Amino acid sequence: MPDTLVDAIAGMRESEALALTQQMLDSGVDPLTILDDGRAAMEIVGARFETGEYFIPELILAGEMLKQTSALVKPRIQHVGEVKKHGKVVIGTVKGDIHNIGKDIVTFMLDVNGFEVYDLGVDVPAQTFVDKIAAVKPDAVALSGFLTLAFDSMKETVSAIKAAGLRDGVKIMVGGGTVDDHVRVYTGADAFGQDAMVAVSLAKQWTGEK
Ligand code: B12
Repeated sequence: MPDTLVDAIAGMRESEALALTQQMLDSGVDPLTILDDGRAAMEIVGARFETGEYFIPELILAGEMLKQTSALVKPRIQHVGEVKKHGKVVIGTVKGDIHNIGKDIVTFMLDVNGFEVYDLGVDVPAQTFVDKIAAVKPDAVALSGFLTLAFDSMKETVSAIKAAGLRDGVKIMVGGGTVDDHVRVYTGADAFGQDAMVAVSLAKQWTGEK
């Protein structure tokens, strides 16, 4: 038996991971801690992939496990209580990148915290962001990406928003995987966030009390 959820996910023990998640929820563990554990496990999976211990099937299984554990956790977060509408956010994983687990967690957390979220999905071209921004006039745009190549797509997206004359009307945040302040500067975004709660607090900060 694994000691922790991190061990179970990183060790590819799917049924144990789900059982442990349920056990943690039943014993009152903070749902956000469980989401954090999932992310920590993914870092171990990623490191094992890099060293050749794991291959694509393990990445896929790890992704599936995280989706399933998130699905168990999400209803517990929804019970947080009444939230008022703060504003609109357009979100998507940028062109060339199909990693969506983190983006989906951010989408979910923005949603339960009272934002109207327009999720454009994965591998989203810059023009699709531009079109959506022009159509719904969001307060904020959230660009997600895990691959190193996503940084260029984020930069292109920010430039396209600027070229379309929409940059002054929106705040832009970037996040996912190794995104940090260097990436923020490189892409021309206003801020970066290392987790979903940072995305929520940035969005709240940018929209004020609406
Ligand atoms: C699962 C996984 C996959 C799954 C994805 C399934 C899915 N539906 O998303 C699959 C199998 C499809 C996959 C494919 C590939 N993958 Co992959 N994958 C991973 C893995 C193991 C976990 C990623 C993950 O979901 N993490 C958990 C989530 C919750 O974390 P997160 O995304 O960072 O999100 C959190 C925060 O960052 C933040 N956040 C996220 N978005 C945003 C946005 C904003 C605005 C803000 C503020 C915050 C924010 O909030 C989230 C919650 O707290 C990572 C390894 C790792 N280190 O994690 C490799 C990893 C990302 N993959 C990698 C690679 C190389 C690939 C492939 C190229 C492999 C291949 N040869 O085909 C393909 C690329 C496909 C493509 N074009 O995108 C590399 C990337 C290397 C690089 N630097 O470019 C990694 C790092 C593995 C490694 N160490 O080599 N992968």
